[in-house]
Amino acid sequence: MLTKEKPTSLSVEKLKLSIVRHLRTTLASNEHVASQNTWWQATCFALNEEIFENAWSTFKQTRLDHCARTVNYLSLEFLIGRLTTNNLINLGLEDKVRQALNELGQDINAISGEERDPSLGNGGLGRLAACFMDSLVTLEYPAVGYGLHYQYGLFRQGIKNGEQVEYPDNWRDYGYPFEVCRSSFALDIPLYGHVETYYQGDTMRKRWVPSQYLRGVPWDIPVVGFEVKNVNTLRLWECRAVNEFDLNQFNQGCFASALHEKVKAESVTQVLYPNDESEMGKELRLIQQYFLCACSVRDIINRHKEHFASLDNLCDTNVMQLNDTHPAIAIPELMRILLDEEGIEWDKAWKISQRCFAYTNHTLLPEALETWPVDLIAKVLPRHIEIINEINYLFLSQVVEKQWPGDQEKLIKLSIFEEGYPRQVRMANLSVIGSYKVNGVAKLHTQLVKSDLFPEFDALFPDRLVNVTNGVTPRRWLRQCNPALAQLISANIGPQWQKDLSLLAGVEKYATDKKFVQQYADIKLANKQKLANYIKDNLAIDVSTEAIFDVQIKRLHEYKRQHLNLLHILTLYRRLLADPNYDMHSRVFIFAAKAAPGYRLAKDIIYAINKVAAVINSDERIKGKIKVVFLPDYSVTLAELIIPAADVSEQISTAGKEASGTGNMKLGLNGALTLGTLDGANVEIAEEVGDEHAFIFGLTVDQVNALKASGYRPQDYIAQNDELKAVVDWLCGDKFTPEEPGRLSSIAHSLVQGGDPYLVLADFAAYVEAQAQLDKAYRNRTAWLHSTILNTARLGKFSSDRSIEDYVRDIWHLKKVSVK
Ligand code: GL4
Repeated sequence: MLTKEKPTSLSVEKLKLSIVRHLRTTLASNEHVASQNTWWQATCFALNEEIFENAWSTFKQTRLDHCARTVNYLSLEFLIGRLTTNNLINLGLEDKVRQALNELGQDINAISGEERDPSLGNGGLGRLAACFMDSLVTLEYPAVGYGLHYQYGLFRQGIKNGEQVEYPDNWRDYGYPFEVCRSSFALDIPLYGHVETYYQGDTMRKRWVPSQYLRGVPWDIPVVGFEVKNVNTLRLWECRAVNEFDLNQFNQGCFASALHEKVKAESVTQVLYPNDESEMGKELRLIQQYFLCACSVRDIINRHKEHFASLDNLCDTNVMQLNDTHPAIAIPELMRILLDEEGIEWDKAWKISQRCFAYTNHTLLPEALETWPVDLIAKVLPRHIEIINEINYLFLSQVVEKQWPGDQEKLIKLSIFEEGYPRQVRMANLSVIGSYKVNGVAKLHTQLVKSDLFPEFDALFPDRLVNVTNGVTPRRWLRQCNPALAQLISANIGPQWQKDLSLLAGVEKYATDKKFVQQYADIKLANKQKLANYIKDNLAIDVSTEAIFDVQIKRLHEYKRQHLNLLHILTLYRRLLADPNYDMHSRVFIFAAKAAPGYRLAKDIIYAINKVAAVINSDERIKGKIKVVFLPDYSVTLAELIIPAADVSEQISTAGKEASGTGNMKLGLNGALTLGTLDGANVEIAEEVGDEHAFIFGLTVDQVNALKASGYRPQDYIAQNDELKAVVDWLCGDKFTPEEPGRLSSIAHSLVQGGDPYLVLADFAAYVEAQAQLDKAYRNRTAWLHSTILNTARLGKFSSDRSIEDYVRDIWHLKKVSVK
């Protein structure tokens, strides 16, 4: 038994009755004719009976506990993944529901497979938000996640002739059983218009006269705690038109223009922008950001005002965590409400506001640091641009000028405004100035935030910048995705690790226990077989579980260097062609990655992987020693299949570029050995697990900087390395694209003429050497298994429960609210 049963009134008998009742009365079907999808919905509705009750109890209990401080996690992305199994596990009802469905002639796995993966995020940043929601509720902290109810999530990826093609992801098509529309909390949100000055007695005041409104309709998704009664809420705002449509126009036959306002309003939450680590600068995106912030801030204030007459103590009841700068416009929005609606004077309003916000920085990449044209903000949010101006004026004149009198350079650098054509608002500066805490997401990243990104802010506000290393929820990323391993661990050290991952240390002593090691190995093998079957079924590629499963799964981005991996594959292929007896253990290179639709080179890399795969996989001369597999449509669900099957975790970003990474943690926990650079959380992973149980290679941050400063010349690396030269040449020829010679040359071009901005060539030799070490290490089966088990045992630090406790202690200062 893995999960303690919660006190629940749901017996197997009651569950059966409830499921059948929902089939009949909610879904207009019955147990004789229902489709699998209908069975799935009925099962969800049966669970909701328990879940919604507990959500109410949690909400009420939080109010009773003197409005315990609540963290409001503001994020444009929540990559929650499927919820059916997650909810079953967290409710402790997995076994009962399995049995109930079984007795009704249904299979629980098939049923939960009916759920579409809600992919309301791009990658790590959105998935982190989902892990944090799981940890917050499990640790019994009051929390609300605020996001957008996108009609279309991240595009579905298909591969056609090797190229990525994008399809819309209508994830809720005919409705989603775990969400409920809370129309009574709908809000109207102003936009555009102008600002008026008026007098109240002697005081001059301002008010925004908007020219348009949008309606925000909240959809609530319950977030179920593990082994606790608490259920928190993820509140996603859907945008609708305030006025339905113009019936007169419609009756006159002008169908399109009658619907114009409706279509325009609904477009605001129509689609998730498919870019990770890059800024879009589009008006619709700014409106999305403001719409989320305006709805959420208003909702938070409404909740507060049910118990308090004024907003003076808003920061006692609430903290708003900005998930990167995307929701930073919440700062001037709260200021506007305090100033213009509440009539609070500036200094006091600023104090209140500043104590309410904290900001997480998730990247140092310059192209991801958001800026908005001043003119655009002035048009869409005329009052906000005035407030931003005032914040900036007071900050520069009272803070910067005091610290560095007469230092023009500092003023230019720290100003919220970037001068130029057009003038821009720097959202990161606004976020740092408007928050009481700012955090980076891994030790190394936070150091770099302090030393490279915000050194002056760190000098001005020495306690503001702190580190909270990311984590992942062990419920989804071990218990749910790898049930056999979870079972084995629980059988040996008890099940408490699921709530306190540091207890995994107890596994360490089994790393030399023959029986345990064998069981651990059997589980890995079974997971590999499952993945191999999926590969066979979906791509018709045969892979052997004897081979090393070498996995790189993450967004496609130059800094993550999937092309470095590819160059190594080509190197091995060349060696095998030159010497059919070349000594290497067979290897399956597994990739999964989506590229932003407008990111040309990223798409070319996907194409290259697929073209190389086609040639290598069908080349009988190499006797199956290398297989290359690109699994389309990477998603949370696919990650849950790949991660438990991985032997090697590729974390090969250019040092200093990956803020943290979280896939590295998931793979390590599930027993894959990290092959990585000293970047992001890899540093801490290596620290925990020990260098001898990972393969660390490549330039460090300091070496990267030194090399760049001394004038990096990628050609030199090619000139010195014949193998490197040969594989780069391959990309320029017709070896892999006979029908279109030179089609892969954009990659070679970026590495040579393009200056190789991510130092792929500089790290190539070290990478190939590390791979050779790894190959050798894998062949010592005992030692490899030992390292693998130690990875599981020593990565307890990377639970998102630990991250959340760090946030609570250093930033949020929440108290637990236990639901009885
Ligand atoms: C990211 C970082 O790239 C990634 O390293 C980190 O793990 C994640 C969560 O903190 O945030 N930043 C952006 S932007 N997207 C990410 O995935």
